Amino acid sequence: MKIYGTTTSPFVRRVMVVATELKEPIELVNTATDAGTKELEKVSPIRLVPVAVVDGETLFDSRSIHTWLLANRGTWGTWDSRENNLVNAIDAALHSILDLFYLRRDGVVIEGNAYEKRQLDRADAIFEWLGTQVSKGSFTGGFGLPELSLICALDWMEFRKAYPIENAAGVESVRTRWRDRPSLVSTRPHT
Ligand SMILES: N[C@@H](CCC(=O)N[C@@H](CS)C(=O)NCC(=O)O)C(=O)O
Repeated sequence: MKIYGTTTSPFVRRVMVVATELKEPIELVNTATDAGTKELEKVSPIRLVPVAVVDGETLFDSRSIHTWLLANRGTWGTWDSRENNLVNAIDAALHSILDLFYLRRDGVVIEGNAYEKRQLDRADAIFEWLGTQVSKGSFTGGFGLPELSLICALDWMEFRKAYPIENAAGVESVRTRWRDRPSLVSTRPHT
C-alpha cells in the first residue's frame, strides 16, 4: 500500500499502525517535502493526509483506509457505536488542537483570543469525558481503534507541544498500557 503522508501526522500514524498490525507492506510518500506535496496534489483534491493508493484504488481519509484494510486484509479490532463515540470525541479534540497548531505555524496570532479559548475548552471537556470513560471501562483493555486514536492524538500533542498534556491525565493509563507495542514504537512521531 502506498501511503501519502508525514512521519508526524496522528491520522497518518493510525493507518500506518493498522497496516502494520495486518502485515500490509507500506511505501510512504513523504508529503513533508515539496516533491511529496506535488505528488499528493496529483492524487487528492482534498490535500489532507493520509491518502492511500492500493490495488488500483485511491482512498482519502484515515477512516476509509482503515475500512479498506479491514475489508481486504483481515480483522483488526471491532467497530460499534461505543467505539465510534470514543473515536469521534478523540477526533474532535485532535482537530481543535491541530487547527490551533496550523494557525500558529502560519503566523496567525491566536494567543488568548476567543477562538483559541473555545478550542482549548473543547479539548479539555473531551479529555475530561474520556477520563470518565476510562474509569467506566469503556476502553475495554484491548488494542483497538479508540486506544490507537487516543495514543496517536496524545503522542502528537506532546511531540508538538500543542496542548498541555497534563490536562489529559485521566486517559494517560491507556497510553502507558500500550507504549511498547511494536506497531506504535515503529511509528512514533518524528521529523
Ligand atoms: N479526517 C481526516 C483528517 C486528516 C487531517 O486533518 N490531516 C492533517 C494532518 S494530521 C493534514 O493533512 N493537514 C494539512 C492541512 O490542513 O492542510 C482523516 O481522518 O484522514
